[in-house]
Amino acid sequence: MNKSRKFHAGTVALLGRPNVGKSTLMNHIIGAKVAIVTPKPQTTRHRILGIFTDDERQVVFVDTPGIHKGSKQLNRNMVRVAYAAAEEADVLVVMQDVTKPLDAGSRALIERFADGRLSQPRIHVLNKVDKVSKDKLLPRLMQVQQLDPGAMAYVPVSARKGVQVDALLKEITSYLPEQGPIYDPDWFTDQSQRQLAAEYVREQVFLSMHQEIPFQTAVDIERFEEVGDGVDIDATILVGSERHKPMLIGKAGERLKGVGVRARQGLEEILGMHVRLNLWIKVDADWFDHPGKLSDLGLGSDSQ
Ligand SMILES: Nc1nc2c(ncn2[C@@H]2O[C@H](COP(=O)(O)OP(=O)(O)OP(=O)(O)O)[C@@H](O)[C@H]2O)c(=O)[nH]1
Ligand SMILES: [Mg+2]
Repeated sequence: MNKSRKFHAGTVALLGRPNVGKSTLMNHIIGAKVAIVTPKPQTTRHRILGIFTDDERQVVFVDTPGIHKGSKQLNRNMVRVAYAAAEEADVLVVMQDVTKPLDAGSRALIERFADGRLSQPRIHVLNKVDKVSKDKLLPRLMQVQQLDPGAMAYVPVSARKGVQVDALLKEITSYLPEQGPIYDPDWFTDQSQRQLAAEYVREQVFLSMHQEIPFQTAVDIERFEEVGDGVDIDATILVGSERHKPMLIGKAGERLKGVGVRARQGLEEILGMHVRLNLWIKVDADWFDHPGKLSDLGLGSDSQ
């Protein structure tokens, strides 16, 4: 720890509509795939900590599920988890995707954070600037300033390319309380290896399936056992309908095999050990609307 400068530490909730790039930003800052990322909305389903520590600060990012409307219990729980994270954080980062118009839902979300119910400093992040020209960005910045004039800053970034991310980190740090680290400086996430395994498998399912299928898919780790120089993992993929099962398996089992190979490669990288991954599929028509099953999967409304 640098003795000449004061240390700052605190929590930062990453908030926004689905698919704006919250998890991408957190992963970029942490330098590891702590939270899975896909082009599909509603990828993140629970609260995930990404801990960044250097000589001057510890920034504890709280990645949250995208705030959206949805009728199932899973959707309601996801939104509740996001708002609960906002209430507890020291700083709120409210993200949006500048490649998409600021629609009614996005405006309502900004207004909700601007309405004074939550008093923590807010920073608006306008993400994906690598995809828009400057002349499009300026009017957008002004629009957001008008919707929330009380925010501390409005920062255009590209989470994917790392543009302006250091400036954002500096801005965030300036609002963190002066205190020592909250977590062990060697930690970079609160997720267990078992949770990472479930998420890495789910990421590959999301990337290889289309339409409504991913949203009705969950992954349950039945066995996670360290053996010799590696780990044996048995994972069950829950699908919402009998008809999804052959689609996930694919012709001659090719799709499921691909899911397994890519998830295993990603896991070997982040866990730093040899992984043997066995995948099973189970049909469960209502896991996403069943409070008990959601809790068992770590997706209850009060899941941490
Ligand atoms: N071009 C571009 N794409 C980005 C950027 N940041 C994120 N993306 C892409 O946007 C998509 C969504 O990214 P995520 O990080 O999963 O978004 P999220 O906000 O966590 O989404 P949910 O978990 O569903 O709420 C992915 O395809 C990312 O690669 C960026 O700066 N530029
Ligand atoms: Mg996410």
